[in-house]
Amino acid sequence: MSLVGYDKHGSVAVLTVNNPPVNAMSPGVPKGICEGIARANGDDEIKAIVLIGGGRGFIAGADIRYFSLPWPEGEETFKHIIAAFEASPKPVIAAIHGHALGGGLETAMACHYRVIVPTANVGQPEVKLGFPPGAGGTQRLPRLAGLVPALDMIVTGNPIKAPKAAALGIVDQVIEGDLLDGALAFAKDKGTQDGGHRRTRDIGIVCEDKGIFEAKRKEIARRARGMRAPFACIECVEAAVELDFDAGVKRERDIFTECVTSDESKAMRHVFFAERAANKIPGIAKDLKPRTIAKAGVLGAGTMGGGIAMNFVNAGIPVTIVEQSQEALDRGMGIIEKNYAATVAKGRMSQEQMDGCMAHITPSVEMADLGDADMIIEAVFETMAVKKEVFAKLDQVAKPDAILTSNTSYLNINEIAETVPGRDGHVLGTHFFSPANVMRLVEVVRTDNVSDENLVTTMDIGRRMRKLPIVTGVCHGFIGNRMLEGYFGEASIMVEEGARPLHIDTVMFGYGMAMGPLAVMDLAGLDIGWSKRKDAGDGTAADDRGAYVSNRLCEMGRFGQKSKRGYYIYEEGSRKPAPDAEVDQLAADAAKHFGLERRDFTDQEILERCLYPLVNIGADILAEGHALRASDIDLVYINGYGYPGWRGGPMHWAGSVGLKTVYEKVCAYHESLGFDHWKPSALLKRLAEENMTFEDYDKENAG
Ligand code: 3H9
Repeated sequence: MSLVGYDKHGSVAVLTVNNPPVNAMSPGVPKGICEGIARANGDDEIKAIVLIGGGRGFIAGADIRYFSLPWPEGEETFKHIIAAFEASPKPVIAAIHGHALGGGLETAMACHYRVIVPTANVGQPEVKLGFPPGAGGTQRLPRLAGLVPALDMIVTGNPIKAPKAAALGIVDQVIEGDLLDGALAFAKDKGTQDGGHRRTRDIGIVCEDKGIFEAKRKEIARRARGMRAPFACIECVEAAVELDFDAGVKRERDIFTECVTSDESKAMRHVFFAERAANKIPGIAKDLKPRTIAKAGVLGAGTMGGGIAMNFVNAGIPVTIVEQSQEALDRGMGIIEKNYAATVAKGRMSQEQMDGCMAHITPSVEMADLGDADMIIEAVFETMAVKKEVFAKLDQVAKPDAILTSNTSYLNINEIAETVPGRDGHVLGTHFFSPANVMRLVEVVRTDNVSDENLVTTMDIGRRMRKLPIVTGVCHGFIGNRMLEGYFGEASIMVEEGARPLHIDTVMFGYGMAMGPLAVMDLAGLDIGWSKRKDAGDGTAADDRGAYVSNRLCEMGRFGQKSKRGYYIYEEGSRKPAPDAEVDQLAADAAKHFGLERRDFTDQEILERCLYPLVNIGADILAEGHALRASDIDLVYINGYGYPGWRGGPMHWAGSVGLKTVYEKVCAYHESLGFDHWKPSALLKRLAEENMTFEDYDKENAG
């Protein structure tokens, strides 16, 4: 069956793209469009042509899979479609619903006219895949929308809604009723007009201030640190001003070609498909419907509980939040209010919306008030004893079929589920990241007995909260924190061996991490690990390797940013870490204590020793089945731990280094250092020996 339908509606030919699910420009689609244009132009009865999408939207752009696959020899491409439109004596009208994204918008802009339904989106999201638009988007959008809005759309990649697209001149008419009817009427009208039809390429560009390009580079410098694509987008739009249309298109094409083959783009395309794959849980039927969650409950109104309650309300689910004392409850509600007020102040929410959200949060000091909740998340103090006590109490008050989740970051949720034996099919984990109302990641911890329906419902709730839920198995620290132990551990160990904290953090920041590991430890609070170490021992924290300096810092009351001193010193009102000679002395003491020879570190060794444990532990987690796929691990790190998305996550990145190289280094470090996190993973060994990547492994497992 042709991917592009051809129908005659009186004097108008309608070309319908039928390439579900999103009408990407896969092989066959450009060919079908070109054939349709030729056929319509060869038919004297036809006066105008409408291009429309079947199904959910117009066209979602190029078929992203084909940036890693050979395009079939001789198949038509965007170039051919655009040439066919521009050469067509009969007007071509794009009729847009759903989405016109990337090459979809480029196709529409190469038509003579565009009509749209009010709910549709248009955008050039290519930058999110690591390259600029490559089918003339950077040359046509500024001609239609004006330079500044076009630059903004192309550099951010964010789509805009139809009314804004109409106001900017990207589309010619908003159709309120049936799109096809409206498009046919529009086309009939244009078909009767004499003379040629306007081509976007012939519109002039007005540039009042060439400084906008430099200003844009400065504006994005921080956000786009380490990336090429956003700057490539600016270069392309700049070419639209500097060059004539054809030369601009060629310049765009050259830059696009350079970017599309880059590691950055490969990584970002990996992330795109990883996010789609994360929704799928092998063994669970695709059509298993989530349960209805009409009311929710949150236990604990601390920072996490408050953030989680906000997430429920933001998803349109009223929530009751319960605390032990009125004072703690008031404090928690105050923080929620302050958070919403900050969003209002930034113009991202209206006062009415804020009032509506606050009205949907019911504060209470009575656990019994959770009795009508369909889902309850506990976010109380992180010890097994407290969690078990809380679950036993929930058992008394919760509806029999309520989903009960624990927001633990480490604990064994199977053990928690055992405290409510009749309900264990309803118990699982939801590990949110702080601040819970902001951070996108939520690890959904699948307990042994949780039902598929409750798991699917929890994943669905996560998505409705606009989060990225990732399934993880029950193991200490789940995916993210389990791997983090190797990362933090190795950073602290290197300090004892002579690496300066600032050197380690500078290397990791340079790699693209949001912050270096020691600065993160200072931010999170050194006392957290210290108290865990004290709890694990006889009340004193053991001076294991990697813990010595941190233990001494905590004994001195240096808990990190909150006490203005930790691995670094922080001046009043500043978050900028300044190195401290006292820490160097503690590190020297540690070396003496452990009998280590202090030495200088290369940037490369710092990088390997921080990142290879992530890969090694990640491989174990994968082999044990505690992560469904390597790409899930990548998403956890990108969305919960400040790992740069443009590097694709630690498992993808390891593939770009070569798993053989990574494995050999892991073995060498294990030999010289011996720590558990260096114990070579059997899976890593196998993949290295078979010259595979983790993506190959995911494909192998997906069958
Ligand atoms: C481009 O156009 C370059 C140009 O400048 C020209 C250069 C020469 N290709 O997201 P969903 C799949 S670059 C292939 O869950 P939704 C997706 O993997 C492109 N596949 O649906 C998933 O597959 P599966 C610029 C694609 O309703 C299924 O469709 N365009 C593509 O939540 C459903 O996807 C973009 O970046 C694609 N282009 O959201 C737009 N798009 O079911 C990318 C989707 O096997 N797409 N798939 O997992 C999107 O943003 C969203 O998919 C969209 C629908 C908003 C369209």
